[in-house]
Amino acid sequence: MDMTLRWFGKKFDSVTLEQIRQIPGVTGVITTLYDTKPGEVWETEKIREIKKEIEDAGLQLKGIESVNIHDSIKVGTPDRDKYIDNYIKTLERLGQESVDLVCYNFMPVFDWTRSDLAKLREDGSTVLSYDQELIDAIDPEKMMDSMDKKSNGFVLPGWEPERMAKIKELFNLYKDVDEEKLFANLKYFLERIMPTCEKYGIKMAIHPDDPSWPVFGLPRIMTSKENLLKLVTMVDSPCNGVTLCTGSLGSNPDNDIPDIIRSLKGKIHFGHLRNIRHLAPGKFDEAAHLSSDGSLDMFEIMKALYDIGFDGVIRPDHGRAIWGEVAMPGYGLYDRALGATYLNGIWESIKKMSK
Ligand code: DNO
Repeated sequence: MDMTLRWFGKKFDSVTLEQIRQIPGVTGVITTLYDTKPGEVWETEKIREIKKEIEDAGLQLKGIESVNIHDSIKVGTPDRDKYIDNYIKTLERLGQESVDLVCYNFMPVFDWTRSDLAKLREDGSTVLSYDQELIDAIDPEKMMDSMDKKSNGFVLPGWEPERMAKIKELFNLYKDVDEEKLFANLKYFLERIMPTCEKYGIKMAIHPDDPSWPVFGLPRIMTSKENLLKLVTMVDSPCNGVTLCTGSLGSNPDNDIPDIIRSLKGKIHFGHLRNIRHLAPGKFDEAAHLSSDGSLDMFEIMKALYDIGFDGVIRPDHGRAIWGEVAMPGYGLYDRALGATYLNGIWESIKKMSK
């Protein structure tokens, strides 16, 4: 198991590579080219540059999160092949630079969604939280304003202003897309890119939808064990797999995460590990990684990963904002470093107890 941290690049992150390097057990980072837009072909020069920057700091580039998918591909408009060709070109260039892990999502219009980016907890820290009632009261076209309010001035991944400026257009584009169509478009995309992924050994890891139910009437498909299994079987390739995001899947208490992990043996290419607190149906707060701080049993989750022989890349996911740190919501240094250390501790114990 390879412990990493997500890093948003020098221009956008308050956390430095030097700080990340000092977290025990963290050997690499997950990042992306934040200056590119979905649909563009990435330049080899830029891939080399970021890789070198990371290596010069004593770390490794362990994967890309994300190479985002152009809406034409998700919607299945006639120009989708042009954008898939561009995606393939980007994958080739990443493969040529030995990048072998790509995280992506297939969520329409919005990536992850929250009703509050800084909810105050009893311990004085703040966390991201979700309340369906509050979301229902928001006009989706004004969602950006509400996400912006507590973002500490950071551009949130998936909430890029230039994308949100076209929100009306986006909703219109997806008006005839239902779950079935979205699945069919995902299959079409995967079938076209898999030969390239297999040639370069690039593992594609789809991110579950967050939260794991439809938001603003938009279809969401990566939400359950059944649908994740459908994804891995509908395109049969060792490169077609998932990002096991415990917080996203865990937003629905019906999702039994250790069971999902066991059913996806060999198909989990990447792990996002975090805990959440279920408050009521459709209502949850994010939490510290520690099992007793939330509703998920992080030991059982790590144990299931260990039992299926998982040896891929993981990262602690969103943390609380603690100790006065001002950072991108969910992505400060302190609580994620605590999370990485805690998860590494669980892993070490399981390993030793299993001998
Ligand atoms: C949020 C992240 C997501 C994730 C994408 C993957 O914090 O988990 O934005 O990176 O959905 O494409």
